[in-house]
Amino acid sequence: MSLGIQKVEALDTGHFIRVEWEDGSESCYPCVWLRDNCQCPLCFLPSAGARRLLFEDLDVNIVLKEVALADRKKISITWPDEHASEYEAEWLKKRCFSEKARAELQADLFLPERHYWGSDLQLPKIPFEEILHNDESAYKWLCTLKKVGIVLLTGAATRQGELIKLGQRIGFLRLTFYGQTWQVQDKADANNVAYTNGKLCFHTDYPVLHHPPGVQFLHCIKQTAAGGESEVVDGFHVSNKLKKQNPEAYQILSSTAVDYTDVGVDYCDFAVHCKQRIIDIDSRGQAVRINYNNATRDTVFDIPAEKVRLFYAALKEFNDLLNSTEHKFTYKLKPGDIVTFDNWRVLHGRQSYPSRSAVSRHLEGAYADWDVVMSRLRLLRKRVLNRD
Ligand code: OGA
Ligand code: NM2
Ligand code: ZN
Ligand code: ZN
Repeated sequence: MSLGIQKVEALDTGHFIRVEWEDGSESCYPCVWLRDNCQCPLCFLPSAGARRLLFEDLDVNIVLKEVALADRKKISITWPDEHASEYEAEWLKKRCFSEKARAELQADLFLPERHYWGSDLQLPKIPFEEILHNDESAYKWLCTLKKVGIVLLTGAATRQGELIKLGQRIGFLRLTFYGQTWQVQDKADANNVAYTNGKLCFHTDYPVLHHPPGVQFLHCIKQTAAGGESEVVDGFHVSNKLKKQNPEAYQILSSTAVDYTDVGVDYCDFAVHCKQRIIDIDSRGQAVRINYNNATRDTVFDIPAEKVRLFYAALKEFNDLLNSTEHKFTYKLKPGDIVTFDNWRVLHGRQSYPSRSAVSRHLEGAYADWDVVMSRLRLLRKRVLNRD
């Protein structure tokens, strides 16, 4: 059962209300916010879960006329124009403005918890069939993907099309200029360095897009006997290390806009240009996205010449940390494996492998957006934990 309300009163000449809960705790709500969020059918469209009230019609200086406790589960407010609003106790409690309540609700919505790792990574593994058919397994997959940044799905068929199923499981895949899914193979006249037999140093995919794909899937269909090993590193963990070790380098990489370019033909023809900071940080200075692919970093570099050397030195330091044995984790994909990882956080690479006339190594790849993945995660959580 949810907590009831003991008492409600107007404060600050009607600009706030104060709610006293049955357990003695209290919450304050600004009246402008209450009026804005009136849940009556004129102000709110329940079938869309969205506000009907136009901002033009909101008086931002509004004060209440009357507030009353309808019963312990509901309060009612009358506004100066006689409009009447009701608010349920549970609805109010969830939206409490205290710092603690806000932090808890935000954590519940966005799951910001991170488990950092290095070479000690215990690569999480779940059978592919389980996540397709069992909601609890699918929920566990997505929670781990969010928290750790990487999960290996095992036992998929060794043919193309398994990632389409994965896309259907979450909702839909992210289409890019390389197609809905794309084939990583050694190709003649490759339109991307990934489509050669060469080594790929640590990178995130597609920093040339202003909104790079949040999640990446790589399905191993065929694996070469020699070479082709995979490497991953926790970009957020390494960013924290760089910040401690060399704050100036961190400052440079988190503030310099780097040009990226990708021009060619695949799904259709393309000429993509973009500027990205290699370490993207939020307002608190925490790394939220790594945008680094050395192959597509442009020859064009839009900074003053005298700042170029310092930039390269900073990037070298970051790149060295990524490659340190303490931080990187090496493994080799087997046919039927699908590695799923956070492309905003985890950098990946591969060892080179011998060039052959016949295809000796074949991965099918695809992307998804974090919005789609988080949406599925929340829906699975609701079903699995029987919430809301
Ligand atoms: C890629 C990539 C990894 C691999 O295609 O972008 O990183 O193991 N491939 O081939
Ligand atoms: N591929 C694998 O940033 C990149 O170009 C990454 C993308 C070709 C779809 C490679
Ligand atoms: Zn209303
Ligand atoms: Zn890649």
